[in-house]
Amino acid sequence: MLLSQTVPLSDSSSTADARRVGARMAATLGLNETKAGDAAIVIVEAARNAVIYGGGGQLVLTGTKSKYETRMDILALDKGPGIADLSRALQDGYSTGGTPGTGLGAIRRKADVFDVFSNAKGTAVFARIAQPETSPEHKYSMEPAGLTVPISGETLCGDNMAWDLNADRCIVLVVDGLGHGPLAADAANEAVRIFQARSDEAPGSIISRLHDALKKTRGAAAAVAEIRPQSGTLIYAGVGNISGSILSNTLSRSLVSHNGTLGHVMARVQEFKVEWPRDGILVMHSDGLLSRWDLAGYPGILARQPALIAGVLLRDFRRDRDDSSVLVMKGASAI
Ligand SMILES: [Mn+2]
Repeated sequence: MLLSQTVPLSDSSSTADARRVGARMAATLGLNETKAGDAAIVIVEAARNAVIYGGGGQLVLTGTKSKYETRMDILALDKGPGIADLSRALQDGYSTGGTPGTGLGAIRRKADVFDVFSNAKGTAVFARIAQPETSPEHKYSMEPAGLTVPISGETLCGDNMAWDLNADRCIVLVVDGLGHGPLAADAANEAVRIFQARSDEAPGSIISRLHDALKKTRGAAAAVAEIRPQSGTLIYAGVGNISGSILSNTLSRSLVSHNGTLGHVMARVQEFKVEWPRDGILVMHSDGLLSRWDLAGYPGILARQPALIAGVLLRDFRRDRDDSSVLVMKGASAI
């Protein structure tokens, strides 16, 4: 399950909002003093940059916890003119905005993972604050990242997602509770709970269990994808309006879900098995993202961090009138 917070960035007062929301999430996640301090610096610098150079935008904070690592993913998204000279902007002390110019350089220094994508459509800055937990030497085979953003006016998001990773298998869930608000969030949270208890099972089996478990809720659309990178296979099962697709440098392929609403009406569960290319990128999202998104106007973005790709998709292809969620995953060796 993700912790997710979005802060609109409009003027200099937004920086204080962002800092406060970030401090609360750091406390909830249990980040230590050093990591929480790093997060605060990154959040303030990223928010300030988006306001000064990007004309405003939004800050999306995503918290995840596993037995290996606690993470706060920080994304600052603006639709400004873009950064003309990125390598220069990354140098400490360089600024075009009449400020000390510590922004991007400071963010990169404090972050455990840093990435930035800037073109004429805007700038997306990604920084991850990562706190190792019990087993810091653990290496994931796949690298998932995701974000959920509620419809404006709601604090709870009716979309959610979860994943379970080990050395040779990765399984992910994206769920969209019917409608929005607290009852949609209840349905989505219940789906996440069942998924987490049953993540060792096959996608079709998990979908069937969700159908039974969600009868007492409002219902949901959901899809589950299981990737075995060594054997190069992906198994997918879904019911309702969750989109899934595989991108690579050579292909783009849609994954199939059946119609229905889990918990209410489901024609049948069917698993689809397809090839998972070594350089594959899995993109899954709710109907809070336009189905006709296209990254052709974003040269080089497929080589970037999954969280950055998810952030740009959300920024540029979001439908305003619904909760939105985007999950992007690639092989850890492809990053
Ligand atoms: Mn929806």
